[in-house]
Amino acid sequence: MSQYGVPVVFSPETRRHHPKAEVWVGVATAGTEVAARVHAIETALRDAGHRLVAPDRDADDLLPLVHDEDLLRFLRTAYERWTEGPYAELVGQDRVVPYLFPTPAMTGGIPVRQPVAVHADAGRFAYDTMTLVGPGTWEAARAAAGCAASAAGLVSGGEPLAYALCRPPGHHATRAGFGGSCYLNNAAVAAEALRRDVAGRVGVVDVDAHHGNGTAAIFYDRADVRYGSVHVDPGAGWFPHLVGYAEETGTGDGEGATRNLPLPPGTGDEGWLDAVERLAGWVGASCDALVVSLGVDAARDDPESPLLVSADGYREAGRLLAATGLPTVVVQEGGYHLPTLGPLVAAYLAGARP
Ligand code: SP5
Ligand code: ZN
Repeated sequence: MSQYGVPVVFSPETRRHHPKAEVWVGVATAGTEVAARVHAIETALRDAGHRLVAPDRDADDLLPLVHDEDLLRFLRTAYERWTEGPYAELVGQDRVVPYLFPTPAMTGGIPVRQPVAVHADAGRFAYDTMTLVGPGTWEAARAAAGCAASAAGLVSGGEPLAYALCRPPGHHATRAGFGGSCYLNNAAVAAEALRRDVAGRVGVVDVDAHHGNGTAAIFYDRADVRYGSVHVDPGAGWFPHLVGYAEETGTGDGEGATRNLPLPPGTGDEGWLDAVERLAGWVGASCDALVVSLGVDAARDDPESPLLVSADGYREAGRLLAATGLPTVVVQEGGYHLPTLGPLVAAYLAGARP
């Protein structure tokens, strides 16, 4: 069995982030992106005979290619700034939560200052109220990015396929902002690493149930990284609501290098695999290396999406993307049903392994 094993890059540091709550429509609901996800995946992949390896590098050199320095500084320092404030005693809040958002609706075109209060500063970077920053958030997010960079290193060193057990996930993190349970964009880190170390064009195929608006935006004007995504139609009322539509095809040099395939709620294996096959054909014909944003929240049992994909569907998606023949880094994104999370990831890798 182990001769088939895929290298699984894993760091215990990724467990240090505890979302505690997601503030959704003003209510603190139970956090879904929990540390137990890591254990569920790790256990299933170990049982399936894959090889767990520690990251052999960090992503500190790659993160400035993906994110603005202001966002990186905010994420690195926000929790400490929060603990220096009165929030715990005043209202019992021990996580960084945005309070107002400096959109044009507020500023009306007047040049704005940088707020001193961290609860006001948070809205410059957090674009939703669900993605809180706590004591180990930066350390976990930084470790996840290191897992992505290390998996890319394995692939540029000759492994045909490597999997990064990234957590927290990354595909909703934009160049300048965070949200959707994501802080640092691990898939974009892997894509930049492959761009640097494997010459040519990189494809990112995102099979998470949600559109990866962060990855899409980071590469929207670039021809050297293609982004293709299959996801539940944001026009049917699903996160990220504002983007992820089929009409978005890239801009400038990146015109034609973005491809969105939104699906109606209730879509199962057939419609989903048809879209995966189209994306695989697209990147297979035009790219030299591949990053897969593997969210398993498109699965039937997942509480966060209305798609109805089976474990066999994920296995077939692995086979379809492996058939591109491209050296591939698989990066973990979403997936929230703890009992099936591990087996779904294992099913994907069973289909994808060389
Ligand atoms: C990486 C990823 O899959 N992020 C998903 C972000 C979408 N979250 C939207 C949440 C909408 C409200 N959910 C209520 C759950 C109550 N805890
Ligand atoms: Zn998702």
